[in-house]
Amino acid sequence: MRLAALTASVFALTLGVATAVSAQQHEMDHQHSAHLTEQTTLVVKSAWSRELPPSAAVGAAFLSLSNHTDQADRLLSAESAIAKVTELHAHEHEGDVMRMVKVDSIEIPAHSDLTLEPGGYHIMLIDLHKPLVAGQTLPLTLHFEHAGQVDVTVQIKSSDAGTSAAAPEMDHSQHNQH
Ligand SMILES: [Cu+2]
Repeated sequence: MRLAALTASVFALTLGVATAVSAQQHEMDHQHSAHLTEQTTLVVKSAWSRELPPSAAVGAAFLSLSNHTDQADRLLSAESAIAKVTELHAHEHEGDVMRMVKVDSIEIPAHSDLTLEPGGYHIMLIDLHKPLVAGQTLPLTLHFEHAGQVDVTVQIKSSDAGTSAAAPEMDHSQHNQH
């Protein structure tokens, strides 16, 4: 019984501290409310793919994920009008060889960033209906466990534009259209 009473008083003490902290936090939140609103979601950025010869049947899409929420989220699946089948893939070492493996989901831990990039996680576009042409875009729909459906526009970069996913907007291949 004494232990139960002690536990109860420790709990009460903890609650008291938590209330004080949350009151203080609330004041801070109020000052930065606009900023916090956009920081409490899962953000998808810099979605890109690489141009391929018209004969290519399979392409890949890469992007950056930022989970600003307090819980881990998982990318469960993706689909695109440009491909018959869309799969989530990872690369794994098999001896000295890297090979692609299909994965059921890709986890983004709470308050973490995850980049899908060449040699790592990627979204495989299988049985392409149209060629991937530099300067064009392709539609991609992502399904997350918590964030739900997120539609993104994937920029197709020229194959000699490097592999940096940081600034697809800087791709100058679009000047070719003039
Ligand atoms: Cu793959």
